[in-house]
Amino acid sequence: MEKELMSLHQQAAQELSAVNDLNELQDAKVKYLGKKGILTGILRNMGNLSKEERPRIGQMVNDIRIKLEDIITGRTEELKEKELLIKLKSETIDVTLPGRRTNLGHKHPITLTMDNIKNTFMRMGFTVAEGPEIENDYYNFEALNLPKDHPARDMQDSFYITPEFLLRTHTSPVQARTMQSCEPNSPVRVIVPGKVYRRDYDATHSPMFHQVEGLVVDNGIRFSDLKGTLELFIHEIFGSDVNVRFRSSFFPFTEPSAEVDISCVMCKGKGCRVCSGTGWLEILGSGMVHPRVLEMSNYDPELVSGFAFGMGVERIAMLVYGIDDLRLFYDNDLRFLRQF
Ligand code: 2NL
Repeated sequence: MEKELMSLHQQAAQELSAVNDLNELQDAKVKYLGKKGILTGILRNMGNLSKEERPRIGQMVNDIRIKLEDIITGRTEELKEKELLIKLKSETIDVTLPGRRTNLGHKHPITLTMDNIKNTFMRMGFTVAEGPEIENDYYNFEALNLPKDHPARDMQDSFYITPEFLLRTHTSPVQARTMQSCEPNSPVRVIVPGKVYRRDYDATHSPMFHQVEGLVVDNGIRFSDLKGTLELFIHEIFGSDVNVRFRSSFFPFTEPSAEVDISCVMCKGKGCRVCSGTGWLEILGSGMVHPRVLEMSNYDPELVSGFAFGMGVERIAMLVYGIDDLRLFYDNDLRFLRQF
């Protein structure tokens, strides 16, 4: 019996030292010291022993239990420490790692160019107006003195929704709407940015593109006001060293009309592929508002006069950034867009 107890003690001590975590320790504790444990079982069967044996064996079992409990207490401390360390290690944050950047986008080059154009005119006292992209025949053509046989009115040249409604081919209808919403003959100084639509598609034309148009109407507005305003604008956008040239032209809604050229931004006017050897680049159309256009918006051409202009934003952006194919603006290739 004593030998059995000694080897049981040894076996239990060994098992308790071998456990790897608190769960295993608990299992081993129950196995030997639990209510149905081996050692408890021996104590319970003491009745089978002789009177002389009983105190000695009882004493021995108790000694073993105390020693096992000591081991358990020691191991509990040790394993708790170990598990805490594992937990701490798994929760460690390396504060020296670089942060994860949020992938922020930015404005599209066309929006950037449009903002630049808008801000330049706003600093000169212009307000900004917007209007519908689906227009009726009256505002898109009639109010702008575009005769019934004008080629822009052709089904082949514009996107018609019905014979009456179409996608606007310029932003001018918004200026006509602006004048009509004002007290007749009251001053107007407005620019109109927005999308316009024409049936055209190649390296320099897209069926949808952006325009900024401007309109100034007041007492005594002269061609020199047009020249000064547009010269100032061009020098703000392209730099003060570009030369500006006004070339006589024709638009149905202005008379006289002028196309505005700048000295080529690529070759500084020497002549290159971009300016087709001329040294000049056409960048906007302009003119004094046609008396018929003023009349149709209830303004009296005997009392007031005005000038107007229009430019394609894609064309300006291509020249500012040196881009030779307008379709790059619409491909949404991030390698292209990230450069702005
Ligand atoms: C161009 C030329 C131009 C206008 C637009 C305009 C508007 C009103 C009255 C008179 Cl309400 N004119 N707009 C005038 C001259 C030229 O645009 O080449 N655009 C891309």
